[in-house]
Amino acid sequence: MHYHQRRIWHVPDSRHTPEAVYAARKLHRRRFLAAMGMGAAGLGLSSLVSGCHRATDTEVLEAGKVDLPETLGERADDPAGSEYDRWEEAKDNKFGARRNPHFEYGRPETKQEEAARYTNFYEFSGGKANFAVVDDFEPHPWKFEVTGECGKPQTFDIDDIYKMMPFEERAYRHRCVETWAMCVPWTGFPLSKLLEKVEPSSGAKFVALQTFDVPNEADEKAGLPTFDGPNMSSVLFSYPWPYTEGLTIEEAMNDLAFIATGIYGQPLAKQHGAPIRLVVPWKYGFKSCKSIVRITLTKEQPATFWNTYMPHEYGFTANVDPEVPHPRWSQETEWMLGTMEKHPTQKYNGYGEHVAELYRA
Ligand SMILES: Nc1nc2c(c(=O)[nH]1)N[C@H]1C(S)=C(S)[C@@H](COP(=O)(O)O)O[C@H]1N2
Ligand SMILES: [Mo]
Repeated sequence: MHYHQRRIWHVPDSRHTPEAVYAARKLHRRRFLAAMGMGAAGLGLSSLVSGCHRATDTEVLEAGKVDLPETLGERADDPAGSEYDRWEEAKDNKFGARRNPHFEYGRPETKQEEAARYTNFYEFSGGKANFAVVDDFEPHPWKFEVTGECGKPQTFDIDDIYKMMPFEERAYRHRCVETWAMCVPWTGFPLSKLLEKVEPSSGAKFVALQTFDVPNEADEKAGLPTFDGPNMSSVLFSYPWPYTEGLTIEEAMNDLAFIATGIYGQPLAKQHGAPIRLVVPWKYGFKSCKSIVRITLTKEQPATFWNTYMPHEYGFTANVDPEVPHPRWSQETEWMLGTMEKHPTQKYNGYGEHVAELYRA
């Protein structure tokens, strides 16, 4: 893979970390390693630092695991209706959700630990081993607001969401812009069902989603030291935080646009964006904003994280398309987490029957 990621040694001296920070290196080692894309050191297993230990599957699953109240599966109602009643019970789904039969991977499911081992969550590190640096991130209790161009702006407590929403499980393909892909079952509900609760007004043309404020807040959540000035990770620090993403209102109301609170029948692992994230499988993965604290209905197209940082590389729409290469690599093929199996990339990630209509001129 011709994938090049900028690292702190590519940053001009003027943006480098002050020496005083390095002096406190022992204290800041986890942040330091996280910034180097070596988040695995955060597990506290010193062998990881030397690079000779590969975390076991159990360590990976344990590291990001979130325990939620026993009442998780006890919803007040089953509003999905009669068709829902005919769907099969999803295997071991803690939310008591059924699997939506209208979605199939068309490929083998990615193993849970392989998906959990290799994640993008830049608030925690620029590497993939985020499972190892999220241990002190507390995604519960959690509130998020849905606001902007709507009749009934509201703040939702995640525990209320667990009780009020019509949970289902969806087997979706996921395609990262970096060419890796996975097939995972999400538990959640269509984004449209959440937006309906706030009664969007006619002025609502876009939907902006936002993650908690970072990077200092991520450091705090991870129990790491924070700095007022540039910190260990000059590159991460120079990103346009907080992480934001956006959809048109038509995209957001499309049935495929999904809000996930679970994965593999479990509450979302921390590194997957606990406790609540977006999943838009026809778009490159970066659109699927994690750990949401705010959803805003807007009149204008909102500024978004990657599009602001590198507009020529990351478009606002970002639909999966094999014929449009990334400026630094081809998008013709993708490889699966865990197996490295290669597949040709599909237009709209294979979801054209659901979304192509949105883009007809
Ligand atoms: N807040 C936030 N959301 C994010 C990201 C991130 O770094 N921060 N990375 C995105 C990218 S690039 C991808 S591919 C998906 C990855 O989801 P996963 O790590 O759960 O597989 O999350 C997206 N959502
Ligand atoms: Mo991605």
